[in-house]
Amino acid sequence: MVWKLPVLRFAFVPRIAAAAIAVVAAVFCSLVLKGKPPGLLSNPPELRAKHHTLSLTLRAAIASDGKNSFYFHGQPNAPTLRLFPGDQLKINYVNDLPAKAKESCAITPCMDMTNLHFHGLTVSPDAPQDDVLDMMAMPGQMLRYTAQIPKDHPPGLYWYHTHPHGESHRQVLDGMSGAIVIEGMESFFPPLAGLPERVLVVRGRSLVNDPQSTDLKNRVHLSSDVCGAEPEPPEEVFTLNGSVRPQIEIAPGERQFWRLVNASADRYLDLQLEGQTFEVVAMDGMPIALHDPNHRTRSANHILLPPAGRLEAIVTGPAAGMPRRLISRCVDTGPDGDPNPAMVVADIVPRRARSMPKVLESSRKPDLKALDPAAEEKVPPRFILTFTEDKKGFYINGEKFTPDAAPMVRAKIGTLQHWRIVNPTGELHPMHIHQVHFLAYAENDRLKAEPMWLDTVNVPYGGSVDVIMDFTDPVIRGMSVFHCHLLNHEDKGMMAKILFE
Ligand SMILES: [Cu+2]
Repeated sequence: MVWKLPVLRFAFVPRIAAAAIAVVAAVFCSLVLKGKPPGLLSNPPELRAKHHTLSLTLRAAIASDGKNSFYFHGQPNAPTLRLFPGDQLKINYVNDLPAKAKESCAITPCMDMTNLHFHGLTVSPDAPQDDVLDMMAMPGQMLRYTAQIPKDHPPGLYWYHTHPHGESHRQVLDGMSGAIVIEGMESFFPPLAGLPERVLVVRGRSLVNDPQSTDLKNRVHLSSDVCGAEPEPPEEVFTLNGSVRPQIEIAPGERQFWRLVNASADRYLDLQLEGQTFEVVAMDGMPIALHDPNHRTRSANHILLPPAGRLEAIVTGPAAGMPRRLISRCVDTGPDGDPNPAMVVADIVPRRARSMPKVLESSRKPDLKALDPAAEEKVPPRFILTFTEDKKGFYINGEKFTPDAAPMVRAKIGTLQHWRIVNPTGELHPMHIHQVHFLAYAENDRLKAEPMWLDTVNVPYGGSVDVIMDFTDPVIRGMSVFHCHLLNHEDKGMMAKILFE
């Protein structure tokens, strides 16, 4: 914009003062008029692979609020990592957390050890790739990761977070997480090309010992409705890309592609955009069109996302003059569950003429294998995984995880396997297996109307889920884990090893 400074015409204004006024005006212009108004949501910073490699240094350190944080380029802001199938991800991960931890962990005290897990990526579970068992950095140490994204990796939204057994809950609740995008979703659903794209990282913010907790609760309209029998008061509010209840700009009738990860440590999202529906393109990174080319999207009024779950969907801007909100509905987590009340996640506001990143069209469509799980669905389960808990801890098939445990189960590479996950406890548990997607096709012994390929599935309390594990990928070889993704439960033992051989 042009600023007229008539004052400069007067000879008695010293040149130095005129220069100062001009500088102040320019700074005012750039900060206030061109800058983003406070409260408006923007995407996290992003990094793209160059020459088929994405290299970065990520630091674990304490942020100014005293919480554990990922630092990139000196800022406590985890970047979105964007790669194509066939690319290489190289991360030097430096543990600059204090040797003497100031926070508490599920298994106290925290030792401030840390590592990385690339949630959902089909990469090797062996070092230096997605290995959470042998790769661990104590304060002052560094880990060097090199993960090779297979050429036939499905496109979609994935995420990275820390995974030290006993300290995962603390670190992920503090916000040690970021998004990963494997490019090419539009090759499975071409109408995506050119749509404005948002990357949305939902985390939990603890209200415990927070002097602002009353303000925060009011701000998100935290519901006092009891939707389960959970006795405790709410302990967390959701944040979106680090902000409590930001504003999301979308013009009336505009279609945007939202890629959202539930990066909270242990809270469920039941997402709803008031008055609108989600046109779901992918769940847990897996394009629906990949396995169901005849029904490339699904329409839903609301979507339950367990911790670690991802939703990729087209949303349409509400009509002008309609105040709309992105909310999370109340989730009944069971009589022994944690409170998961309804709250406002963000407000939807009309978009002004601000540019947004767009879904780019790529020429590469990975040649993905077709799977036929139908025969395996009819055989009895080859493995039954039962979650239990008592006052002393959390268990899978009666066993509490220890780092030196033998594998609980072995999987033959090249097979599809029917597993049943049983939850006789009084609360929900989301089951996640590293590196593998599975088809969740039955719940409580009933076939699902819309089976989904997932890497994290909610298991109802007093119920069960039947899945077909995809162990066909040859890069998934070695020792790995499966666990409850309520990370407090994982820290307290609800994890076990699997050997892919
Ligand atoms: Cu659990």
